[in-house]
Amino acid sequence: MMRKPVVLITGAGGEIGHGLITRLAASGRQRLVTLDLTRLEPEIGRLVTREFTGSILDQALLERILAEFEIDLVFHLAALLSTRSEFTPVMAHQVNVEGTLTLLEFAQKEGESHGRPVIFVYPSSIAAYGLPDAETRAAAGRVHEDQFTQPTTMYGCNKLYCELLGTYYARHYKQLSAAPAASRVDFRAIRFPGLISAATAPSGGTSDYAPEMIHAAARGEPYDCFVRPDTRIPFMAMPDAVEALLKLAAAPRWQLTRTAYNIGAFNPSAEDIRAKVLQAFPDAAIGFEVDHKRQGIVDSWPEDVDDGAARADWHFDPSFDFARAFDEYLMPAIRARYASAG
Ligand code: AKB
Repeated sequence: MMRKPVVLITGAGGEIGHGLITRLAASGRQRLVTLDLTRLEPEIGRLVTREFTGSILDQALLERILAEFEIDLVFHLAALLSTRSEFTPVMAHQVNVEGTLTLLEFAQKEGESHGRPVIFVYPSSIAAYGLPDAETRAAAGRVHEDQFTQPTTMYGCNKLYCELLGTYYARHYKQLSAAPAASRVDFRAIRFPGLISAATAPSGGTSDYAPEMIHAAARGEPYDCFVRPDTRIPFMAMPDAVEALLKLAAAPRWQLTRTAYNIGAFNPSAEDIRAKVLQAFPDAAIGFEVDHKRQGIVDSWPEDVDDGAARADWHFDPSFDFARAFDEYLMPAIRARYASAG
């Protein structure tokens, strides 16, 4: 029986998955198969061709997917984020690294079976960087991809190592073995900044203070930001993150000069975000109560990133700056979301 060509999205129930499935379904050009530990929300589940529930570590489950579908493109989103990974580092390694290795091997076998490379798009992170101290961080400014790649969190180590794993599968797979095999994985990665979605609330990340602050204000709930007011890291509105994934996936291989790309859009301080939220919700009760462990994670990340390579190689060009992200995306959509929730 002919297998159906599809796009595979792992971790589909997460924040990026929610935006990516909605955007891909709207274009209607590709059939979507998803894999996550739990069922998708019904309004997202109805947009996909097939929804598998289970672990990316389940070989038998992956074999079932391989038997029924022909996969040309993988968006491997399944991961434990930075704060949660510090509480459960071994599980983080199992999910973030062993899960990615399992998927890369799956993509290699899929590419061998249908004779074409499988494009494997991987969401890395600014967590792949490790700035040693505040002075170095301030002096570094917009960090380039090849600078300060000494992460100090399990999540950051996972993300950086998986970039290297992907490069191995794309360029060096079994080249030094007794029986060299042709690589069938076309691996591409984006080092995402903090992402802010109007459609979903975050979980387990250390950049979550921005979306948490906004969603709490919209729900009329008090919120204590867990980083200092002067804390500054790069952020991006979720629609721009999704467009970047699609642009990188569609870019001709010959245009790409790197495996992992920085992208950025705006880098407000936590106080800048609070002030913007108060403009929209003047009665919002937003305080600061520093969580020094989480502050330490954010302080190891760059204040900003140099995304010149993404702009040059595959025409990355975000639509939302800080003001527009709030005024034209976040506030209208979040108001609507909580107004309809009643
Ligand atoms: C996190 O906070 O862990 C993620 C990230 C910046 O990769 N949102």
